[in-house]
Amino acid sequence: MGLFDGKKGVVFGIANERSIAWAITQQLFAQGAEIGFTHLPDKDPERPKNANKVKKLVEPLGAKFVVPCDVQKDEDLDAVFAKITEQFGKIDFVLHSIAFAPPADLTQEVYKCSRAGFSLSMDISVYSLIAMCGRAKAIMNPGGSILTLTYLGGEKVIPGYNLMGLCKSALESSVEYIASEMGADGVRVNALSAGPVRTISASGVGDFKKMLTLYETFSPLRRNITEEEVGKSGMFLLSDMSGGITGETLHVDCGYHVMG
Ligand code: 0WD
Repeated sequence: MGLFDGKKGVVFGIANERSIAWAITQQLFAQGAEIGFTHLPDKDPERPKNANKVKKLVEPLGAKFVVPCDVQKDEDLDAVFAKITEQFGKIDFVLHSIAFAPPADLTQEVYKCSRAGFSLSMDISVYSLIAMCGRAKAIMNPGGSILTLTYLGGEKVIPGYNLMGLCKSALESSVEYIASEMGADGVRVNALSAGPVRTISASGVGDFKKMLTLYETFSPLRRNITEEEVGKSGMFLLSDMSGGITGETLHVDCGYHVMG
């Protein structure tokens, strides 16, 4: 008996085997979930690198579908939700594990970021959650759960996190507002605030290596989190085990957030 037997949902944000979404996906599959996936569209359809990377991971585990989706495009989101509805009818969970900021804007002081870079970052990293929730509302079963990924840099100033810190503040605020709105349907919305994990996105954050050392030295558990720990906590927040939790940002960071 798995926690997700009979449960269906969609995962946005696997780029490769290091992605946090992949760590959570493995736990969901282990608990019996039926899952559809999206990947960042490939620029050259003749060389579908993104599609192949995601398919290679999820198809052996029984993915129900793998489709492209650029979250900046309403038509892509509409097509994905049409696919979800056709495949599953109603769903029980949505995992949003997506963020992006142009390197030129992300690696500068916040006051130097461009208008275009700010809009793009907010669009991909924040509005995408709002857009998904709006589309998911009609097809979520009562008891359903929506989860996004955030970082402590949205609550406190973390050197090097810069523009993405602003995005994560807005994302966490979106989680609270949407949780209050969708709670009437019995749907929960939460954020998992992960400690640093080596992924492609993380490589764009300046001082990332310093972050790992900082957590190892100063977090209460004196180490960095493992991908498996993030995977299990993510699965927990998407499962009925977290039934009373909504509008929450849960820190999965070896306790680092309590340190002054
Ligand atoms: O230390 C870390 N890695 C932490 C990550 C600590 C705490 C939080 N997070 C967050 C990130 O900010 C993000 O919200 O976790 C989430 C997932 O990030 P990740 O697993 O670290 O990164 P990655 O494996 O790169 O997945 C993010 C993916 C993109 O990957 P690439 O590397 O290709 O940019 O987001 C997707 C894409 O697959 N993505 C998009 N998907 C659809 N449309 C778009 C887009 N426009 N842009 C990026």
